[in-house]
Amino acid sequence: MPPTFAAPARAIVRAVPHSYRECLREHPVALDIPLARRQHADYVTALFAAGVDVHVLPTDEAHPDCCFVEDTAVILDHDVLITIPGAPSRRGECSAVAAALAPHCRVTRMTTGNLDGGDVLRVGRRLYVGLSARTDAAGVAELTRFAAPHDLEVRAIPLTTGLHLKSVVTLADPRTLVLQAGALDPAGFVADDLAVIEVPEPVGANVLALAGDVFVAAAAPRTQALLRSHGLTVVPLDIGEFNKGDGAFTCLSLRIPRPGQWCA
Ligand code: CIR
Repeated sequence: MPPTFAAPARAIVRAVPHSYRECLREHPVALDIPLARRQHADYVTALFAAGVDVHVLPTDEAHPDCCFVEDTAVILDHDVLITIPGAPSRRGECSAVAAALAPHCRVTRMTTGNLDGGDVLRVGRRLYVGLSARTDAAGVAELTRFAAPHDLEVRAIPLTTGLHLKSVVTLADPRTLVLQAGALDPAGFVADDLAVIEVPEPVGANVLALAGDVFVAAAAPRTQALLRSHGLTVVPLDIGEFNKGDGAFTCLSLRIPRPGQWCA
């Protein structure tokens, strides 16, 4: 049996606005808002079922991407860094998230650079950070300062594929990464003593591991089979309308760990 994460104590999610049909996305495919809302509700239900106390923030029609809350903050233990997202149209999402986190976390705001939470992957005492179209060197420097008191090492990874680092690599358990084949060289992770499962489906690479379950995109059956063959408990969920908006599982929530723990 692989080691598993404890479920986070709580998660912040944000309801899907009608304006989601105008969200940022690489391919201008049509979005089905009622279906996106049903998929979001299923995601929230799955978090509840894993024992997470979910707080649903009201939506914000002025911000079509507001359901992708992960990009607005980085939570380390009970400190939170409110980011300056790389996309100017998303910067106004942050204040409501900061207010929602304030009762649970000590809030610090970034002052320079750009950073999207989707570029920050915590693995134990290390933060891997994607240098992407959304996260720059000044943003990584801000994160490094924020992480220092937590005794966390920050390691930047230049991205050539995918919107965010966690678009192409996420954690299936505390020592096992799920990586989109060809998106990054796995050697660096292997040298850090991590197992890497390379998966063939791009939408399969963003998984969310909670309390022994791993949420995997329903649209990624080969990834599901691979993860099962590694002894992982796979929960398929349909998040197709969020994949169309270049998002996936981790982007849809901000997760607050239990005291003394870290979570995916
Ligand atoms: C954007 O382009 O910002 C959104 N449409 C998708 C953000 C996805 N977030 C994430 O991967 N952490």
